[in-house]
Amino acid sequence: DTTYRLILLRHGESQWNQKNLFTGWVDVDLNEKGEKEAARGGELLLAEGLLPDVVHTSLLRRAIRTSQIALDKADRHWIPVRRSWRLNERHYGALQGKDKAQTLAEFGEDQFQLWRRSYDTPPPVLADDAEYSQAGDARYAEIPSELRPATECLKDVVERMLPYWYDAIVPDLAEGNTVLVTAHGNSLRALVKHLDGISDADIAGLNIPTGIPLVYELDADFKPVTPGGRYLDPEAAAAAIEAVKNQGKK
Ligand code: DG2
Repeated sequence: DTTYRLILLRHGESQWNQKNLFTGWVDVDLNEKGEKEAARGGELLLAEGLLPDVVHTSLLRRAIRTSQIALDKADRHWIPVRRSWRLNERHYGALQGKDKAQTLAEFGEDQFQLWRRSYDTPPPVLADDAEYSQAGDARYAEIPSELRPATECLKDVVERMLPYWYDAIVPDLAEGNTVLVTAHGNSLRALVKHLDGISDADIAGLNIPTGIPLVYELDADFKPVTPGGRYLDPEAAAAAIEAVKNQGKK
């Protein structure tokens, strides 16, 4: 039986999604298509009567703006907001700012897949003085230096995301709120892996489309009533999932 309701939303298409660049913690904005996707995401929520009572986002502009655009469309622009670096996209290390197609061509399919979708192989670290490093960024000053990433694999993301799930999101759900989490391809893959109990191997095949709300009804143990949840626009989601999978192969 459904006890709690959780809505996951990957941000709309970003400028670097469009350019096919590894983004990670680089704070790029939505493009026009992404803004439209966010608006449609909000319209889908409104049409289904899925009205969030509270929203959690990463500290990155593409997720923050997506939540604002979507909530505005759903007339829920006024709800409480919480943000955490723990919902940030996976730090993509030295790949941040690199072209996905070029990286695939340069390093080959196996290495590319290992970096992009293996559970426990992180890309090389990004130097603090590199162009796309977030080393001096004030918004991350609160993170103890031993926790501040310079690269991450999905396993690292699961480990830094789960404390936020238990300490911030679960308590909001437990109060009976419909909770919206607006985040990223890989930080949401980490959360879905946890919710659905997906194995380290199988999570490689799971991709999350931009801008389409994914609704989880949860039971009293915060486990999905229906594994995998439900996309509000399943056809669009299926097509977009294929596109994410094939990024790099232009
Ligand atoms: C993408 C995901 O993150 O890339 O960092 O490039 O969700 O913030 O656009 P997002 C990035 P892939 O792991 O799918 O290549």
